[in-house]
Order: sequence, then C-alpha cells, then structure tokens
Amino acid sequence: MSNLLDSIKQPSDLKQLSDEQLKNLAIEIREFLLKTVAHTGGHLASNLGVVELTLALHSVFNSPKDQIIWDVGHQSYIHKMLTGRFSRFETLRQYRGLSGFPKPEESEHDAFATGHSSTSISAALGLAKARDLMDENNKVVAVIGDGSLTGGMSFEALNHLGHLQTDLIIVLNDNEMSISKNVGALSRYLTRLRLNPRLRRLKADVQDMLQRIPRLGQVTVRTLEKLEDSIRFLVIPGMLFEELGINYLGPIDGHNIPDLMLHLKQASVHKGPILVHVLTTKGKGYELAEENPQKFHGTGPFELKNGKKMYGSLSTSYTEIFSKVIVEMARQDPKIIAITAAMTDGTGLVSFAKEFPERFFDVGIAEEHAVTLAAGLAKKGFHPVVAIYSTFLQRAYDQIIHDVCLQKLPVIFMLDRAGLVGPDGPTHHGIFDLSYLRHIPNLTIMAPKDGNELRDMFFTARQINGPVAIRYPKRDGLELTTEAAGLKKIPIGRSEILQPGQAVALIAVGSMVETAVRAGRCLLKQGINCTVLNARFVKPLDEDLLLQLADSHQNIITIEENVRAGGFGSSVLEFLTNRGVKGKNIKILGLSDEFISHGPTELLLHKCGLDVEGVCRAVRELNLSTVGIQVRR
Ligand SMILES: Cc1ncc(C[n+]2csc(CCOP(=O)(O)OP(=O)(O)O)c2C)c(N)n1
Repeated sequence: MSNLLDSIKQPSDLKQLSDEQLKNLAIEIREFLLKTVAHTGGHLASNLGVVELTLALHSVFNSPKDQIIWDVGHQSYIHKMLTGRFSRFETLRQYRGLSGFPKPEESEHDAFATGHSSTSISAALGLAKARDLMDENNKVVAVIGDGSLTGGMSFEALNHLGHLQTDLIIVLNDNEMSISKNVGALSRYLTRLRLNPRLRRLKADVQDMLQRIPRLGQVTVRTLEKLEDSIRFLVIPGMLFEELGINYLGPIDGHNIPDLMLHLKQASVHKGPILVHVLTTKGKGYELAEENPQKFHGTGPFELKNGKKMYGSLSTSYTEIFSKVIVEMARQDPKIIAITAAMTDGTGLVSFAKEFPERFFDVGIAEEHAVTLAAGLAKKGFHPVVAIYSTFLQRAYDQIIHDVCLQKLPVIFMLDRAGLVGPDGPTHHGIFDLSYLRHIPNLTIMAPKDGNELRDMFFTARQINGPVAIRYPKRDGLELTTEAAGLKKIPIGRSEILQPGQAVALIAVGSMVETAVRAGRCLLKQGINCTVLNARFVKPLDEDLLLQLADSHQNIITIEENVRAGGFGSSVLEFLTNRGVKGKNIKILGLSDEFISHGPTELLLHKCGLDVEGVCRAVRELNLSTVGIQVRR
C-alpha cells in the first residue's frame, strides 16, 4: 500500500514534498497506523491526533540535530515511522520489537526516553541549557499534551524557563483530553483560548493598532507601553504564559500542515521561550476513536471495522474487583473518598465517580498532589483511597513518607499494575513498590493471592487506623466467589499455609502465590514435598510463622514479582538473620537489578524465572539430596 511513506527513510526526505504530497502522506500514515495498531495494540487515539503535527515538526526542524522531546511518548509512533523505523513498525510493542515509547537506544532521533508524564519541558530545558553552555546552535522542542501539562513538574519547568529565558519551543498539543476528559482550572483556561475566536482576532487587531501609532518622545512611549500592557492583559489570549515570560503563539489548527509549518517556522526563529498552542482532535480520522477517544487511548488488538476487542477476558480483573468492592463499601461508609490521578477508568473508579461524585476527585496527572490531598482529608477524619498504578506512585514517594506515614494517617493506597505489565515495558513495569514502600514506618503492606483476598484486604485496610498499601497485578483476579460471599477481616500480619510439607518452604507474595502452589504440586509429583505459604503481608511480617518455618525447614525460597533488592525476600532474610537463624539455604526469587524490556507478560515472567518452571528449577538447584532431604527421582 505504502508509496510515499515507504520512501521516507529519514525526516529530511519530507523537505522535498509539496503541501499536496504531505497531505497525501498524512492519509497514508493514518491508514497504516490504524492497520498496525489494530493488530499490535497500542496508543491509537493520541497518535491519530498528531499525524499532521509530526509531519510539520519534522518538515520544519532537522532531527536529530534539532531535538524533539515527546512528553509521555505514547504519541511518538508517527515520529518513529518518519525516522527510519517504518519497515520495523509492525514489531511495535512486541518482544525485541520497537518500543511503544521513545527510546534513545533505538534511534538517535529519540532525544530523550519518556513514558511517565510531564517531564518534557524540564528535559528540554536541560538539553537547551547544555546546548548554550557548549555554544551549539540546535533547536530544542518539547511536545506536551494538555493532560500532561496538568502535572506538577510542567509548572516547575515553566517557572524556571520563564526565569532563564532560554531559547526553547514548547508545542502544546491541546485535544481537551487526558486519558479521559482533561480536568482542572488550567484545562478550563485552555478551553477559553480555544473557543474564543473573537479574542484571537482582537489580539491581531490590538498589536496592529499599537504598531501603527507614531511614537512621539519618551513619555508617550512609556504611556503607550503601559496601555499596551493593560490592553494585552485584558484581551490577549495566552496571557498566562506571557506573564510567566513565555511567548504565546496560537491557537493553531493542528490538522492543517501548511499553517502548522508556518507557525513552527516562526517559533524556530524566536529568541527566548515560546509556546505554540496547537488544537488537535484525539482519534482524528477513525470515527470510532473520535467518538470515544478514551476507549482508544490505549487499546489491545481490535477489529478495525467495529472497534471490538480481539481478545476479551473470560475472568474478572483485579481492577474490576476493586471497582466493585469500593462501591459496595462506600454505600455503607460515608467516610470513604476515592482519588485518582487522571486514571479513573484504568484504576476502576468509573462506577464510584458516578455514584458518589462529591466523594470522588480526579486531580489530573498529579500523583504527588493526590497523596497529600488524601493526607489532608484523612486528617479531618475521612478515609481516602488513592488508586494509582505502582509505577506512577513512584512520583509520590516523599509525600507518602512525609505527609501520610509520618502522621500515621489512614490513607489506603491501591497499587494497580504491580508487577510486569507486558507491552508498555520498562517505564511502566510496577516492580519497585515493595522496595520503595516496605522501609517506611507505620505503613502496612498487603498483596492478595486472588480476587477474594483483594476484597478482604480492602475491607481489612479500612479498619486499620493508619496507612495501608495493597498491590495487585494487571491480571485476572482468579477464583472469585460472588459479592454475596461477604467480607472478612484478615488478622494483621498473619500469613496462611496453603500446602504443608518438609523439604522446602516456598514463601510467595501476591501474584506469585498461584505460581508457588502450582510449582508445589509439580514438585510433589517428583517426590519433593514443599510447604507453600501465602505471605499476604509484606509488612508486618508474620514473624512467628517465619521462625517456625525456619525451625522446621532447611530450605527457604521466597518468591515475589518485584526487584529482589530491598523487596519482600530481603525483608525475610533481614528478619531471620537478625533473629540469629543460621545455617539455612535461603534463596530469593524476584527480578534482578536491570530494567526489563517490553513483551508479553508470560514470556517476561518466564525469562525472569518467575513461572512454575523457574520455581521448580530453583528448588532443584538447591541440590536437596546433599542437604539431607530424600528426593524420589
Ligand atoms: C506520571 C504519569 N501518570 C499517569 C500516566 C498515564 N498516562 C499516560 S498518557 C496520559 C494522558 C496524557 O494526556 P495528554 O498529555 O493530553 O496526551 P493525549 O494522549 O491526550 O495526546 C496519562 C494519564 C503517565 N504516563 N505518567
């Protein structure tokens, strides 16, 4: 199919194309993008929205000398196609294929690695400042969405940029959407700029008029300048940015390539910081995505003709289970508040938001604020539930310590997507939380083995008068009984033995419990009788049971879907060592000290030795016969 697109081997090839050819190329790109993402899954709607913008950027600037930083980077697919990766594009998000995010190891055109939001202006400012210090002369462009602009780091960077007055171009890609509808006062301000064409005309008229008034002497000049300032303040759109010292250009139709190129060229010769406000439609060109951009923000494989998911899940995900239990409990408990950082749908809070709008807060992409907001609410007697993906909660580490745990406030952290998340890769794997949480005083940490236990843990967390974190994976919540089964309080710090044995104690946490049970069965068939323990609590540890197990077992293996460093296994080891337990074989199974690539979760778990085969291998490697255990072969 591809004619023009096939011929673009590097961005400079775009510079030979006419307006008409660029327009046709945009059509080709959309068709190809749709066909490919329907097959691979990925961030469809955001990319459909930036086809023309990406073409215009690469037509005007000279990448890789000029550096383009894509905020979040989920919208960098077209950039990848135009920067020498078209022929490999069908490997997108597959194991060993192209990453779904900018990745400098993949291409010199990926100026900065991204995946988490709101970093682009800071990174661009760093690159631009380094350029100036080194006396170089390239352009630096940060492309940021209106959703990502709600993140605190963006404001910190704008504040600094306005002060430094560095030459830097910010392209604000405003589609009025974060994953769902964008929220907040800034978003309302952008809508005012977007919607008021009269203001746009006035801006041109006022500037024109002021330029034409003859300037007669210093006094008149100063008076006129003051007048200009006040008129500008009253009528000129973009005043917020201008007041911060950042020139404002726009709003511009983000689907009109010649217009985009004209304004980007203007921005490229501007001295000092400039923000180009571009208006785009999320999902542009695919009716189903334009109508429902949220559904197609991040999607699995789907059928192009009707948008239906290729692979539906038969079971219920942990997210859905949480979604139900929080509503069920909030009906009885008016103190429960739910907070999300721009992930209402992803964290399962849509039903809660509908039923309890006054007790629900979407704070924008502002994880740090979400946590301290919860601390404030908890201080006044509410019981806030902060639902944030494990990887994004990394942002709020200090707030968890300083604002919540130090004051022992009853905030419940629901950490979805804990563990490996598959095709989104290293920026999104939630594999650090046990390590970044378990050393914080006052915090209780739990991980359920299945959906029923998630429900019970949430119920238990509500009764703990202090902070609690519950982590669960992006997977089905196995063995769920009906809601009518009721909710049970789990004794704090108590683990459960799922299978008694003698040869080896397999102590598993959360998502690894089911793997340990299956490995235990497998090993039993080989004559190795393992004790299988569901830890349930990462903190506090079940100290009594651990001491008993150490007493009765020569071999202990801990299993967790978290980095080994500082995780669950290391806490077991610390505990046993401190209690003077000696001469045991203790092995920690978890993720090693490296970033794990993207690919199917099952495959990644296998590669990391965190599947049944890996656990059985680890047991066999203990060389049991040499440590006094009889193994039937
Ligand atoms: C710190 C952080 N929190 C949450 C996310 C999840 N996330 C990915 S894209 C996105 C919305 C971004 O909206 P916007 O910048 O407007 O881009 P659009 O997709 O609308 O083009 C969110 C919340 C993230 N990547 N990083």
